[in-house]
Order: sequence, then C-alpha cells, then structure tokens
Amino acid sequence: MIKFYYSGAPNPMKVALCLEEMGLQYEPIPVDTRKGEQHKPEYLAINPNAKVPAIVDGEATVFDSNAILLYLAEKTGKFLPGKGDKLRGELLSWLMFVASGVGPFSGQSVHFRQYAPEKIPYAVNRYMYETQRHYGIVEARLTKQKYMVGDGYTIVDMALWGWARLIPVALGENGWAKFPNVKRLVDEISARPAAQRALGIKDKHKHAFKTEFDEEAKRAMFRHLEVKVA
Ligand SMILES: N[C@@H](CCC(=O)N[C@@H](CS)C(=O)NCC(=O)O)C(=O)O
Repeated sequence: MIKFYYSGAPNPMKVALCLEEMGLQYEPIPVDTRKGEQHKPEYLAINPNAKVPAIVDGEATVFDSNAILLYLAEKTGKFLPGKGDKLRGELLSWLMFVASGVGPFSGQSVHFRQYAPEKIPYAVNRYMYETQRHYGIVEARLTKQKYMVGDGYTIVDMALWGWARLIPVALGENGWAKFPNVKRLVDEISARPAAQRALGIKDKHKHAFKTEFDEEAKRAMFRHLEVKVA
C-alpha cells in the first residue's frame, strides 16, 4: 500500500485527488507542518526538502507534488497520453509550467499578502502580478479547450486544481473575475467524487492538524525569520 505523507495544503491535495482518481490504495500519514513535523529526521529521510507531499510506494520514494503525479500516472497508465503520443510533450510542458510557475508564484502571493510581518508593496505587487500573469496564460488556453492537454482530463488539470481552487486567497476576493474558464474547470473538478474524497481525508481518518498560526508554526514554516542571510 502506498504511504501518502500529507497535510490539507494545496500541493498535498493535488496528490490526494490523483490517488483518488486512480483508485489506488493508500495510507494517509499526517505531517503537521505547523508543529514542525516536516523537519523530523524520519521525515527528512523521505523528503529532504522538508515539505509535503511525499509518497513511499514499496521501494520507491517520491517527493514534490508534480513528480508524484507523473510517477502515479506512469505507474497506472491513467490520465496521461501514451508514450510516443505528441501530447505527451505538451503534458510535460504544462505540468512543469504549473510546478514552476503557478504553484510558487501563488504561494509567494499568499505569503506576502497574508503572512509577511511587514507589508511590502513591491513584493505584493510582483507576486500578485506574476500569479495573475500565469493564470492569464491558463485562462487563454481554457478559453479554447475544455482541459489543459488534449481533449481529456489529465494530471495537469489535477495539478492546476491544487492551487487554482485557492485563487481568491492568492489574489483577493475578486480573484476569479478575470478567469471564468479557470473557474469552470476548478468547479468541474471540485464536483467530482474523487475531489470530495481527497478533501475529506483528514476527517475520514480523524487526523487533527494544528489550526493556530502561532510562534511555533512560524518557527517551523518561516525559518528565515530567525536565520539572517542578507
Ligand atoms: N515543490 C514542492 C513544494 C511543496 C510545498 O511547498 N509544500 C508546502 C505545503 S503546500 C509545505 O510543506 N509547507 C511547509 C513548510 O514550508 O514548512 C511540491 O510541489 O511538492
């Protein structure tokens, strides 16, 4: 059985969706990042980057959410074009675009809008601008086609869903206004039974994650507050 190290955050949730969509058997193992569990030596042996998600599948250990999606898609042969299909290259491009653009810029936008101890207008504007720019590219694509790659639902749509369902957190309450087609896809995926099950893992398994964002959580997640490198 696949061991799935997770929390309810965007990157683990895309993997939860993928595991559910593929009908794979898995054991969810909570990693409470607000308590600093991502820094425990036993977890670092699985993911040296001290982040969730990660999976252990027999002999294989895989971390980084989009790498896990690709690993699971190759393992099952589901939700990706076949080897040699021209869409396979397209899928890789868009998967990496979500991994290196949509995710990190959305995350930094949330950070500087909500968590940074000082409001830095330059940083807020840069990350909101870049987040909007990335979603603008996705919106243009989804204006022309129903899903991100080809004419079927793939792991790229799952990767996108992880972050895009939180657009209002990254861009403010009017965040959806410019992205009706992104919203259309997010709503379609959120209504799928697999998405409902993914979002319900914590409750189903009675995993209680810390909700307070107190000093312990800041120390665990924002280590730069204590270590000055500049
Ligand atoms: N590139 C990684 C990023 C993982 C990541 O940033 N995970 C967040 C949750 S969405 C996390 O573990 N945060 C805890 C921390 O930063 O200490 C991936 O896609 O899996």
